[in-house]
Amino acid sequence: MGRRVVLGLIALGAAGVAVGAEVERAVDTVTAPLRERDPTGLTELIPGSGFEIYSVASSVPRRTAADYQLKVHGLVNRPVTLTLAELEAMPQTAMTRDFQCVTGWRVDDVHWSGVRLTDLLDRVQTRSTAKAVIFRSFDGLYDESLTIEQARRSDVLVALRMLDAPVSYNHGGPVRLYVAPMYGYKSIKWLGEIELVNEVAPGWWERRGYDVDAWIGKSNGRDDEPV
Ligand SMILES: Nc1nc2c(c(=O)[nH]1)N[C@H]1C(S)=C(S)[C@@H](COP(=O)(O)O)O[C@H]1N2
Ligand SMILES: [Mo]
Repeated sequence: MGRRVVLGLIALGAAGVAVGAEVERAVDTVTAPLRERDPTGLTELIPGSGFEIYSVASSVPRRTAADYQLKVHGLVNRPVTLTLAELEAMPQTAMTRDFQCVTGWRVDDVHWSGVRLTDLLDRVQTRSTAKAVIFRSFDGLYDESLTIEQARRSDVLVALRMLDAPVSYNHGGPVRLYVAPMYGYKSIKWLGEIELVNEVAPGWWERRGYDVDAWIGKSNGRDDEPV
């Protein structure tokens, strides 16, 4: 049995399917561009979820309801830093939509809910000069962006729940993005910061070759219908 599988089993034993932040990771450096990464080794050990667990960072801090914060700033009139409770107090939108990774795997009919990104953008009052939105993960590495038009779609969520539970640590909890009409790499996990800027900037995978415009519907014709 490989070392990372052993570590994974220890984590499973200690905390169910949660990956302990205290567990030493087998992959410590980002050396494999154009290969999506599972440094936890846990994907193969979680039966039946259908999801692969990816992280380009070898370890990610745990944030709880007590210490989670989402900073929303940049070209806005009312920058804000929100707690999890403040996000939970905003109107919640639920949707059942598939999750499609660009590498080929797909999970059908996933239940999602959270705050529509467009509602959050209304709350901070984006300025007319704001043409794009940059998202940063508190893993310290991953980032993504959308144009303001994409970000204003009704099927883009700041997700607090997925799979009928609070977003788990492995899936990017307590808060991740869910961009229903685009490939999974847009759905940044461990969301820590949203910045309104004047142009789109290529994200982590996009600097390594992925399309900045990640529409799934262009290739399968059925995933670009807003809910
Ligand atoms: N912070 C962060 N977010 C991320 C990634 C990542 O490595 N780090 N991988 C992306 C990719 S390529 C996919 S397919 C999905 C996988 O989501 P999951 O790990 O919940 O299955 O997360 C996306 N968001
Ligand atoms: Mo992906």
